[in-house]
Amino acid sequence: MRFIVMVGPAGSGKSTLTAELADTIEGYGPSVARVNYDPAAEKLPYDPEVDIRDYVSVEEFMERGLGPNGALIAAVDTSFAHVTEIRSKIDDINPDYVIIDTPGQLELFAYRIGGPVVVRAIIEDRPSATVFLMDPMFFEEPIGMVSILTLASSVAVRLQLPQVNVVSKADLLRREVLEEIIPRLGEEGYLSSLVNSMDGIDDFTRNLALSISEALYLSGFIGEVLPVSVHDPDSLARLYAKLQQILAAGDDYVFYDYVG
Ligand SMILES: Nc1nc2c(ncn2[C@@H]2O[C@H](COP(=O)(O)OP(=O)(O)OP(=O)(O)O)[C@@H](O)[C@H]2O)c(=O)[nH]1
Ligand SMILES: [Mg+2]
Repeated sequence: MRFIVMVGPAGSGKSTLTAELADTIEGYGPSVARVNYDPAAEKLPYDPEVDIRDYVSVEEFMERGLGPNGALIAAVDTSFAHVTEIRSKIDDINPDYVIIDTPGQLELFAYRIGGPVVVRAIIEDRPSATVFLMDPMFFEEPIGMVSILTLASSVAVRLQLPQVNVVSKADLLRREVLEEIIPRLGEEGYLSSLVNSMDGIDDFTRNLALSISEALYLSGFIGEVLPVSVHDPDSLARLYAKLQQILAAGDDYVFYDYVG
């Protein structure tokens, strides 16, 4: 059994990609279980085999006086009490792949410990990878790219799993960004050169963005940034291939191409 954890900002396309990637994988033969880990999800584009809403309720926490964000965090934290049940349900299904769809409240996975703790408890030490989704709008300007890749790295240090960084909704990207910018992001000095070419930012911001860009490169974090559109079956197949490569290698997979 192999685990894929979908993480990304609100509306970045996690649930849609969960549905489409599951269908893609099943199209090649392996079985997939879809796990909804978003307690606040109202409508899902797939029928989850396992659903956190069966175990915890955001409304219950709101009735006790929490606001919607606090209630969501409390619901995910509380779900830890049900992790054994959730894990046995997945074990009973025993699929080849498990895709875990998470809430858009990214702080759960980027900053707080609750999200990573429940995910770790579910996957245990089985082969796992994170898919981090980045909206195309972040790739319209260099500061957006630095900002979203920094967030991506924050998720990587929190979850501590190999991570595929995906530009979601790639059908909405401008051709130049898709063909000329994204493929070069992993090259030495490329992101920094984009930051340097920006007009209208102050020296402090430019220096900060340059330092982050260099750190992202030197740590080997940027690597390959994969554009994926649910309207492009080839891009879904490429994502599946990348995940297979990572998940088959297990602990031996060298994801980060450390340069520094
Ligand atoms: N054009 C385009 N739209 C997409 C794609 N993937 C998702 N969307 C749209 O993006 C919107 C948000 O998708 P969701 O899958 O709900 O995103 P999410 O990350 O699960 O959102 P939250 O759970 O609210 O954080 C929906 O309107 C989708 O139809 C894509 O590849 N291309
Ligand atoms: Mg969703």
